[in-house]
Amino acid sequence: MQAKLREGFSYRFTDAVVREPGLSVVDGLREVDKGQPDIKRFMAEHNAYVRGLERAGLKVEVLPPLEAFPDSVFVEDAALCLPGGTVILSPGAPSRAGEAEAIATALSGLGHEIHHLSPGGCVDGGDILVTDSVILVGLSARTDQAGFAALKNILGDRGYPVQAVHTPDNVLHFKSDCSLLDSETILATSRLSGAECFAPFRVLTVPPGEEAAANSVRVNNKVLVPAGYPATAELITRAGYAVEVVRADQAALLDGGLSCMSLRFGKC
Ligand code: CIR
Repeated sequence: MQAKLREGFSYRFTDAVVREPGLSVVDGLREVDKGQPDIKRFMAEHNAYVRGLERAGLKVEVLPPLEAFPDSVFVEDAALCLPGGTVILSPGAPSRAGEAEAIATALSGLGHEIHHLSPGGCVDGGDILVTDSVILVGLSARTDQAGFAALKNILGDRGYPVQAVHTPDNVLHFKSDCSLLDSETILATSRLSGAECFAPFRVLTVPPGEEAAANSVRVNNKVLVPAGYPATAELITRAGYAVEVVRADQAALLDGGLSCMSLRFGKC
């Protein structure tokens, strides 16, 4: 893997990979029971999400459902796609470990150069915030020190600065609470906005009560923002970005957000 860190590589993409939710998605993991997902609505929201990615300029490859892995619609947790190569991650939830092999097969079939972590630790993609200047990795219930070390081993030698950061208690993933808006700007909840790792960045703080909107996703000239968080959509719009609102209520019942349902990357 050879890093090519051109400006904007962390939010300018040509392609995305998603996985269609299986019927088993209703059995997906969740920290708190907020109600059972509705499979028809899940499928409809997933379709609308794919259309949103396409409107942002991406060619989207839709992988077939994996019924054996209820959470496999959240493809972001099993791989990290970067210019020059893709790292297959090691999802921290035991029921999700097998997703790594499945995504490796799919991405290899799409021509990605595949790199594997040395075994022993775990890392979820939801804990990895890629910016143009540094890759922040949140240590969490799903990402441990050994996983971070294995990832740093692959990326550090190839020109990607990598930094371990703290994920707040009771937050599933680091990116549940933040997202990248551009090379200099991060969107974050108030519990994260003062984090030392954000010191070099301008931070837009999500209004109180709209914390779930911190998991938005910048794709080319658009920022996809989850439906139901108007104050955050307005904040981002006023800051000069083009917002597209996308409904992801069913994924949210399983602690999923907009970033975790796709792998986004640029084909040179
Ligand atoms: C899980 O607990 O693993 C899934 N139900 C949700 C994963 C969401 N992924 C993400 O935020 N990156």
